[in-house]
Amino acid sequence: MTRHLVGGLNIHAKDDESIGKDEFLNIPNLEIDKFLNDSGQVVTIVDGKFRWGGECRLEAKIFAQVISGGVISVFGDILLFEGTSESTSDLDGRKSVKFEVPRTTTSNPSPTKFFVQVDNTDEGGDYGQFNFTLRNLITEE
Ligand SMILES: [Ca+2]
Ligand SMILES: [Ca+2]
Ligand SMILES: [Ca+2]
Repeated sequence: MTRHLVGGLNIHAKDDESIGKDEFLNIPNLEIDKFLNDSGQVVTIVDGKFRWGGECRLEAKIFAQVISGGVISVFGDILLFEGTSESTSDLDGRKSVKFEVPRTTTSNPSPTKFFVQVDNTDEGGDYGQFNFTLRNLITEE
């Protein structure tokens, strides 16, 4: 049976500035809409680089896979770079993502929400916040 993973991702991030105003990145709704078979196929649901503030970049690689009982496992990594430009290779923070999206049914209609924050653990107060809202639907034959 094929599952349909559908919903969105909201990204909010801060570039902390010691002089002047902090700079923010806001991506209100990055659409996620993927079909997954139940043979364990791994599908990429987010693969993006998000640059802002002149010296910050978030890189997100997130995958999904159907596990037993039609549950969808979502997993991946988010990296935070901060340096002399938005293309810097100075990796200052990293966070793993792992959560499950149970089947969305009439008795369980609410979407699964998951929040993760990656902080600049090397210097400053930069961060990236990711808010997932996902439904795990059955596909009509
Ligand atoms: Ca800064
Ligand atoms: Ca800046
Ligand atoms: Ca840095």
